[in-house]
Amino acid sequence: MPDTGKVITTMDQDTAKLVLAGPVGAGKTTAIRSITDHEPVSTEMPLSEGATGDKTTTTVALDFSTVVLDDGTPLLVYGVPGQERFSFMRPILLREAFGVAVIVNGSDADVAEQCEYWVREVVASDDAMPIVVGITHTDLCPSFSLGPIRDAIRRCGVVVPAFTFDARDREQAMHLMRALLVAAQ
Ligand SMILES: Nc1nc2c(ncn2[C@@H]2O[C@H](COP(=O)(O)OP(=O)(O)OP(=O)(O)O)[C@@H](O)[C@H]2O)c(=O)[nH]1
Ligand SMILES: [Mg+2]
Repeated sequence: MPDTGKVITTMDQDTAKLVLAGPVGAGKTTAIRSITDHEPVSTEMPLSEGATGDKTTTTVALDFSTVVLDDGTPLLVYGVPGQERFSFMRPILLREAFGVAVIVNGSDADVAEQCEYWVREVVASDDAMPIVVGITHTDLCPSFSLGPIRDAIRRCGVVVPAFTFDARDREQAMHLMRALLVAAQ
């Protein structure tokens, strides 16, 4: 459902382009589906190694959708494939982004390393790029702590806000987008 019922019909040069990046299964496609005004453009293919839980597909090129915030701000939102073999899509999708949300899976044992890797990827594309980190799946990991994530971000030499959210929840995913817009201002 849309924030305001409005759908973007024109896209001018000034429309903010936000990008969701991060590893396989973090929840990029899910978050875009949660916030979207209409059916997103999606390039999902079956996971070659089989389903993991309710995740049966993976993004092979991009996700794309539009969102209009309550205050009328139109957004273009893109998702990057997490798989390394599609890494050639990253510079294409990161080009001229207004900001990047790095999404990681808080129930992965190596979530801090994943976070560091993806923040470094984004910083390497543009060292002034506004970034927020969103950590999903913490409902599956009661012992999750933000400390190692904050340390990982610090190792990248940037100041980036990090918070937990559930990509399946529209309000929480919208909160992530709003936080990214604030970081980008
Ligand atoms: N339990 C739980 N599941 C979540 C949460 N956020 C997302 N998911 C689930 O995790 C999976 C995420 O899958 P995708 O959205 O396809 O992941 P992706 O980041 O787009 O992955 P790739 O396109 O393969 O790079 C889905 O099955 C979601 O339902 C969360 O906070 N908690
Ligand atoms: Mg995806």
